[in-house]
Amino acid sequence: MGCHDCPSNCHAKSHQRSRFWNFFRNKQPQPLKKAQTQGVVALVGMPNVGKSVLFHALTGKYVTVSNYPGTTVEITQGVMTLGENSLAVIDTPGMYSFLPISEEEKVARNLLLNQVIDVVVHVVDAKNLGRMLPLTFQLMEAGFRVVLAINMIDEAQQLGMKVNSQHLQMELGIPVILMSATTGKGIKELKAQVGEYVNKSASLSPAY
Ligand SMILES: Nc1nc2c(ncn2[C@@H]2O[C@H](COP(=O)(O)OP(=O)(O)OP(=O)(O)O)[C@@H](O)[C@H]2O)c(=O)[nH]1
Ligand SMILES: [Mg+2]
Repeated sequence: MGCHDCPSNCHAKSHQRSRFWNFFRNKQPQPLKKAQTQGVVALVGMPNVGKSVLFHALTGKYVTVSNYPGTTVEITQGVMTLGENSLAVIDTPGMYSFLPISEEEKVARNLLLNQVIDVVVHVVDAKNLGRMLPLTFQLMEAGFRVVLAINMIDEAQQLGMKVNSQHLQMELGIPVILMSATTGKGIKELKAQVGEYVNKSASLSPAY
């Protein structure tokens, strides 16, 4: 049984980060910006997997762009509506792992570890799953509620590749969505999954 099926309300527990991850956590959670939202969703993944296209599909046109404090790396934020609720969405710079090499990766990691994040959507390229799933494990190990968004499924299908999302979902114990940010396939399902995760968390109180 996957965590998301678990009847016991253990989200609070799973959200606590291990001592290993706390080692990297050098600041108290600091919101980038104040907004009246009921939760924060971070889009995370390697470069060029479609995070920004997905971000715009989720949030529409009203977005804010600001430099991450102390850096020249730009962070884009927007708001996604989910029924009566609205959630802040953060488009993070591409990262390969939690051991950063570039400034962008460092910002993405710091953002994840130092902000209050309710749900992480790990965006991966359906054509390169093997290369990308290790970061899924790292995100889960770090204690985030993760939804795996397998993007570019249109291209994978054109290449004759098949992804068994149900099997992956069972093995990983997290929601897995097959999607294409450019065609819109799977966006509705992704929003529903994010909403379910946010609703399962303690209560929808303002995150900021
Ligand atoms: N065919 C196809 N192309 C996609 C899809 N999603 C994104 N793309 C394309 O992939 C390229 C990269 O998309 P971005 O959204 O910029 O990727 P990103 O993850 O934000 O990249 P970084 O900001 O560099 O980390 C663009 O040319 C998109 O049009 C998809 O589902 N299908
Ligand atoms: Mg981008």
